[in-house]
Amino acid sequence: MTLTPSRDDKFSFGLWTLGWAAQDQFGGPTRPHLDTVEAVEKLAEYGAYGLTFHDDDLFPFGSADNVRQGEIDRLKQALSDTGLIIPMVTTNLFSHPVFKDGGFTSNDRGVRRFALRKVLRNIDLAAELGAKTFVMWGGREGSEYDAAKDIRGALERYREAVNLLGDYVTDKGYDLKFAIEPKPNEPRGDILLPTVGHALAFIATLERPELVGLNPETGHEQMAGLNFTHGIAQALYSDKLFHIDLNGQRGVKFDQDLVFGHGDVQNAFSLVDLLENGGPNGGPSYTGPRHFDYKPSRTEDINGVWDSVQANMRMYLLLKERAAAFRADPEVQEALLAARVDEVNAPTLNEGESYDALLADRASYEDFDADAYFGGKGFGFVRLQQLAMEHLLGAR
Ligand code: GLT
Ligand code: MN
Ligand code: MN
Repeated sequence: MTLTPSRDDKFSFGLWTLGWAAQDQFGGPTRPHLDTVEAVEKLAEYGAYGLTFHDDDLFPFGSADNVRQGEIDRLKQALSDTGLIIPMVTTNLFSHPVFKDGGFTSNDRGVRRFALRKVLRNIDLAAELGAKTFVMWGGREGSEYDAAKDIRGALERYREAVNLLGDYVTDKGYDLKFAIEPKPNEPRGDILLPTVGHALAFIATLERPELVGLNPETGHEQMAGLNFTHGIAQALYSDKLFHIDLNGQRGVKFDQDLVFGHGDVQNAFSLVDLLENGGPNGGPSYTGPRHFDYKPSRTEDINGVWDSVQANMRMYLLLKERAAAFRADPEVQEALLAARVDEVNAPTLNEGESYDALLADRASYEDFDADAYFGGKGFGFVRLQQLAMEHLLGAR
């Protein structure tokens, strides 16, 4: 297996990731502005296949039409020169002060209407550039104070907005689907649709649920203390993994946006194993972009930025190689069998069995000796996990 990224790996990066000038809450930028064309050229050179962006990453908020068009034209030229594509586009509804109480769910109706117009305009651009996914991260949709936000009203406004956008892409005939990105907090004290589970429940209430899926981010679930691999598995189970944001996070704290695998590496390993080997017959369970949404640390200069770009892709490929070795190891296959990992896929009832038949089955209850059932035997999960870790560490 090669560790050199190629277009077939479908690696993509946000313009706001490598382009981050590294300003944070406590200090100004440590790096100069990165030009879009340079970003495209370097990404292509390093083997990525896609660039993603917010409207405001490409042209400043409030740009005159000719400035906006000039930046779009420069991007198009760079794409045609390099072969890079735009798999996903998203809208910035969080930076400008007007969005201080959110976009779709601001208490202020005028802001909500402005937010919808900003998104509609950006959807046209996404369709023009051939993007297939439109991400919606509602970082400002939320509150700090319970008294200040009617959550049911805000969810209803969120729903109204997404329903309208679904009507728009349908009427326009755009081949574009939406992916909601959950996050528990930051920048708001509490953000609406904080986890994969909340977002799945919300999607089920929409008028066109088939148009809307998820863009879960590694660190965002982990900020809530949740297992990202579990969240992705449930998104896949619900047919809602439309896109994915890969990065690194170490525990329940502020959003670190580290390089993929530089946080919880064992969870990154199980994630890549799921994405690459968790599909039918052991193939990929997800075929969309492997999108990195990270921030090159503030300590880094431009060389460090390119090191971190390459590090994300290399970590993914290393984990993919390690996961393949794990799956191919006969001892692992034997340990999986011993741990009966596959048995959970067998239906609990026999085919056609009703609750009457279950109630009549004495072996399942009356004669079931719970105390003696396992005869003191364990499942062997620790041995299996140790084998996984040895493969992860390259010890096998
Ligand atoms: C922002 C956020 C990311 C989202 C981006 C999409 S913007 O940087 O932290 O997680 O994916 O809006
Ligand atoms: Mn993040
Ligand atoms: Mn993200």
